[in-house]
Amino acid sequence: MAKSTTSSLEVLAALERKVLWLASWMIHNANHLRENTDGLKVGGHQASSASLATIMTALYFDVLRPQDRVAVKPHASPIFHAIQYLLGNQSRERLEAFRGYKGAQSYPSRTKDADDVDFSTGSVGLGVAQTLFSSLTQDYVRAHGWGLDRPDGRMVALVGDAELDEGNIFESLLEGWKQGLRNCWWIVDYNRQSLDAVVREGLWERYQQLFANFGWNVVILKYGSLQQAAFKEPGGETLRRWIDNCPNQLYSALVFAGGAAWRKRLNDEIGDQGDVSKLIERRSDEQLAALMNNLGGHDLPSVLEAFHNADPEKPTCFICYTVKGFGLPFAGHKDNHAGLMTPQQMETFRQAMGVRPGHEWDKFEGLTVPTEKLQRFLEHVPFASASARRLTAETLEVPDSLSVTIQPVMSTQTGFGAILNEIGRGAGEFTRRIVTTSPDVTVSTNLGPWVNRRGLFARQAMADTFKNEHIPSTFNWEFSPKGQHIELGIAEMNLFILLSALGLSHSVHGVRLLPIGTLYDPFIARGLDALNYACYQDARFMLVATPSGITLAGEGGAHQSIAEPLIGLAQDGLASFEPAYVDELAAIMAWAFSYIQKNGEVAPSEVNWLRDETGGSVYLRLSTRPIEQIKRDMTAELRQQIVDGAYWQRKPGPNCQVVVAYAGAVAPEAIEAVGLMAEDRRDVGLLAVTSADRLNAGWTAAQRARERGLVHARSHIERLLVEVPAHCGLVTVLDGHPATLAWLGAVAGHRVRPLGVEHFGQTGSLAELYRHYGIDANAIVAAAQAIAPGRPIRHLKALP
Ligand SMILES: Cc1ncc(C[n+]2csc(CCOP(=O)(O)OP(=O)(O)O)c2C)c(N)n1
Ligand SMILES: [Mg+2]
Repeated sequence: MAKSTTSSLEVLAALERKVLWLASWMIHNANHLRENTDGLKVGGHQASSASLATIMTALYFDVLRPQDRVAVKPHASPIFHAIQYLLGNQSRERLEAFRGYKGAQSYPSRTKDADDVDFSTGSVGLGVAQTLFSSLTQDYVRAHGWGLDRPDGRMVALVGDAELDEGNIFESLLEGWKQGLRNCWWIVDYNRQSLDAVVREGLWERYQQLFANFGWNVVILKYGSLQQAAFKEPGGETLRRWIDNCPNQLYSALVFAGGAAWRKRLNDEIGDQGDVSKLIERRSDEQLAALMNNLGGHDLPSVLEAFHNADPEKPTCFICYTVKGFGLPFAGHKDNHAGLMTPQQMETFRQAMGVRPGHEWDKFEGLTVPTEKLQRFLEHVPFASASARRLTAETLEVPDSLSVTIQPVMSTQTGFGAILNEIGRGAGEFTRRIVTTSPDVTVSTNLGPWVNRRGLFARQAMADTFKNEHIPSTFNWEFSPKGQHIELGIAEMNLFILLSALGLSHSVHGVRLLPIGTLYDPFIARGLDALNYACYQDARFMLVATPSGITLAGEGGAHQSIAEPLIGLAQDGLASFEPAYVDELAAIMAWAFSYIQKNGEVAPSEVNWLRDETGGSVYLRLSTRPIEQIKRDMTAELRQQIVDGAYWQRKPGPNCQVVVAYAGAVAPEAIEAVGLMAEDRRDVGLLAVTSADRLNAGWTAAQRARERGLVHARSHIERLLVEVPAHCGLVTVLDGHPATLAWLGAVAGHRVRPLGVEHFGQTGSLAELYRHYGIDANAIVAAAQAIAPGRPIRHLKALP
């Protein structure tokens, strides 16, 4: 790649100034000038932004190409928005509304910002790992022969040095090494400050060794070109040694204190009345401060050279020495993280920047480079040369229904394996675009048959030694570039971030994938923030969680999950299901393959009041419990009801006193309880709930619609419960937190007794555990008796 010329350096330096100004002004405007209607702090990070002004100027205005993708350090968001403003991709109105309603977002957001954010950041650490997995996704896509008409993109993360404390970054590093990562840059903003304080000494050395151990190139940008030149002067070596030995805290303090303080300190410590003293004396206070602040990460020529020379075949970590708050009055001060320039300081800064009052937002105000030259330069910035960086991919055709041989007794987990196995027989595009992944639970979540058919993915083929040695094994463990399963190490964070990367492939790499990830249900909590971020940035995937609840019984009390159904209910962007039967699962999965590809209008359907056209990701909570399957025809109507969230397994009659509503693996207990009660109650109803989440969302939306005047709006659950007499009691039950279904009583005003699991940790047989936690048939009957008293409880099963 061509090196930058002197004249473009001059332009870049001007833009660097402008970017710093605009970012600072944007934050100032939001905090000091814009009307504050609620008395709440607005905030923004002038110091953290300043720290990256040089590096981001170099990247966006010179180094990056349209195919490159960047995760920006969240609190450098104002720099990003300022750059996009200069490139014509961001409006002044949104900058003025920074951190306000529909304004430029506090942290770069794919879904809420309008200026082409590649990856949403904010929860530190996640964006960093996302670039790694996005690079692996790019390699996956290309190895399968897709997207080869576009150039390879570099996946770049701008990383705060304290951000590197986040464990998920290291989990991803290890995975990247295993998967042969290349073409990924992590640029560490090494300002040696976190939010609270100055970081430990010598971290750069640990990073250097660590990254090198994982096969990364490490490039350290410590000294800027002014410093490098000074080191060549007589006495320069002594100055370099002093800099190298200066503790982080002292360096930061002197940066803050300025030229006179530098002079005093340097003279006290290395002033020899000879070469070094002369080196210092040749410089005014201002020049001396400029020299000492001229760290590598603030030196355009050094930064450009380092970036242009990086080897795409290896991942590269750039450790860039920077000053937090560079160029601003609180530069280097340990308390500057949330610090804002005072109006007075801003006024001084404005004058120094040559910005006239009233011209604060003008793009070229106060710059010495002629406007035409700047304009011409901006029109030819390579990064901005593509018409659309955000790509689109075609919607893949998916089957209306999925075939599976249903055994008389079967678990949903076995059903999942069988459905994928059937899909795996196919040779069409639908099958080819499915990519599965699992954090070392491929076999135990029943992905084995699929993997046997489709193989594991690696850029370089690896044979299955057991197979070659003719040792019998159920699983064929062969890796090749055509494989369709990405095997991960145990770290669940990596699963969710990989799903996020795979699930954005259509937009980031222009190739649609249908990603499916499996894990044990309780470990969703382990990667929850990453799951949340995947949804927040609108990644599309299917998450299959199994086993779940206390139903895993003897497999381990510690692995029981309780809260996950509530996560499924509450998580934005994720439609969650807990089917009981395999035919339900097949219906849901067929629907899900299409749902994860949708990207339409937000108008809710008048049938179920769900906004299905917008699409989203899907969470399936499955079970290892074999249950007796129902022989039935899957009619279009039943299929729709399953997808909408519930159907009558047994309709309540006119004399109904009790309805049992259940979700998932406790179906046999619900059926048994209804049978027991039928001995002396008539017309007991049985409601099969396949998705508490979708029922709840439809109900909420229909209520809102009615409140807005659409008086006829009715949700699916309202239509179902309208058939239940008002005096009926409702017993809800699931292997999860009882609140998941407790709200059903509010839909039509029925008394409700929600059963579920609130405590966990006991191992045992299924019958013992269901009895212990109160979700067995007896518990259901007793609950019904308490809220809808019938005759005395004769019908309880004898306890063993
Ligand atoms: C997961 C998470 N925890 C905490 C925070 C709050 N937070 C934002 S920035 C920050 C410190 C960042 O320091 P560093 O990464 O060095 O960035 P700098 O501001 O120095 O550039 C913290 C703790 C966060 N955004 N995300
Ligand atoms: Mg820092």
